[in-house]
Amino acid sequence: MKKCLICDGELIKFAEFGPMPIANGFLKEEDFENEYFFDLEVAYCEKSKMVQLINQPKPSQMFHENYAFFSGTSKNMGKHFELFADYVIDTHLKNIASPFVCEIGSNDGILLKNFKKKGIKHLGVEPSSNVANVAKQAGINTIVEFFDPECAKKIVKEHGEADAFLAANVMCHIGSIKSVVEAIKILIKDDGVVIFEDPYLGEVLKNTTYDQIYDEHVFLFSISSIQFLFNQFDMEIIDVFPQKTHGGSMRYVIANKGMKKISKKVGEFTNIEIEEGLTDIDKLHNFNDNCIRHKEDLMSLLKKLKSDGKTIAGYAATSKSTTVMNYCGINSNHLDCIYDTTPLKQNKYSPGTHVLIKPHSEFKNNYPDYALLFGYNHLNEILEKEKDFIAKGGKWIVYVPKLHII
Ligand code: DWN
Ligand code: SAH
Repeated sequence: MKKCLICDGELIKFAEFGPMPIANGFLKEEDFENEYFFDLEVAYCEKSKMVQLINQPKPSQMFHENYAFFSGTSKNMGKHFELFADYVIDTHLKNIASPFVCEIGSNDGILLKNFKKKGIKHLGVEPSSNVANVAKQAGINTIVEFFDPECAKKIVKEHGEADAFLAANVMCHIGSIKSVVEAIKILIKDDGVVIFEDPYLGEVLKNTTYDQIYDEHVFLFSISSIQFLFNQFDMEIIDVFPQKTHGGSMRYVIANKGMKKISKKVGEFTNIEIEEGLTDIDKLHNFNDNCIRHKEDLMSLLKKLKSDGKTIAGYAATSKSTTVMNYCGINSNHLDCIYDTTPLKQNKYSPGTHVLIKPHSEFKNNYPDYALLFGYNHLNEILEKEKDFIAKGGKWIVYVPKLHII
């Protein structure tokens, strides 16, 4: 049995989702035969409190020159990252003469563009060259690399130490996270800050959003597990901010021990985690039972609709949909196609389940009776954009936080 990625402790397996392909591995018909699968199994370490995958594909299998997720596909996320930048600038950079911020997993520059706009020195570290190129073309300083201690040394040599290290939906992707924290120690000034956000374990358990579990998401963080990780490197959480994004996330603000005042929210939210059983294996076994029930409910609805002769299409070929479709067994017997706005995914097939992805522009000419909303985290944005679908009698199937129809 593999050991905990944080502390080498024993892992307790609490959920299995079966064979899974690469979540963003949208593919052509000729590639079906050689499609890669791994066992998606999730475990907990009682010592580090970290929820983690037992197996993760290699980083180069997931992040490369054809990475299919472009951050700029959501308008609301653009607004979120504008506010994120304002928070960093107003709270952490305001007394610094010429600050330098470094972001990893900067993707197409959705966050850094707000620093560039204000003339703030910035650097993105992004290993997927296609998305990095979008940022570069917009004049956002970006290097195409995986962030690690060697990369951090190079940045310090060329640009100096950073005042703020930023990451959104990236830290939970990196199995070698201890080397990332080592690299952060090299990169930031002694009084620098580390600010990152990721999907939050508490929300995943509360809403049974097991679709946040896929190859890229090797960890599901809590305040307790992040505190354990950073304490190992003489760092501590100084503030936390719950976020609504991605179905419920947490922003962590971290500094070297003793350098900054600690908000009382850190202790308060940690106590809530303990009271709610987030650090308790029973809660995780219970989550697994909820996942099984979720799958049964969703599948019986889809089968009933099909037997009533209804047409159903998927909406938004998210990474998360790969877990839902492969775990539940949703395929072209249930969905005619999936509509999505990303050109790189269109006219390819969904990983593992091989449902055709069609351009979003074709949705309005072919409204199905029901649309299965894989992008529920963008619910408001999508309902607003697709008012006409409901007006013409279409219905949304939404499975978070509970299965319901709009
Ligand atoms: O953590 C991650 C988050 C930040 O983004 C990554 N590992 C991968 C990715 O996850 P995701 O694919 O589940 O992200 P989203 O933002 O829930 O979904 C993006 C997909 O949804 C894109 O293919 C575009 C599509 N979409 C659409 O077709 N119509 C999105 C919106 C907002 C829309 O209106
Ligand atoms: N921050 C963006 C993108 C999140 S997707 C947002 O929130 O929308 C995760 C991104 O992290 C991908 O663009 C991926 O290429 C990048 N990534 C994965 N491993 C990384 C690593 N070791 N160092 C830096 N970036 C990494």
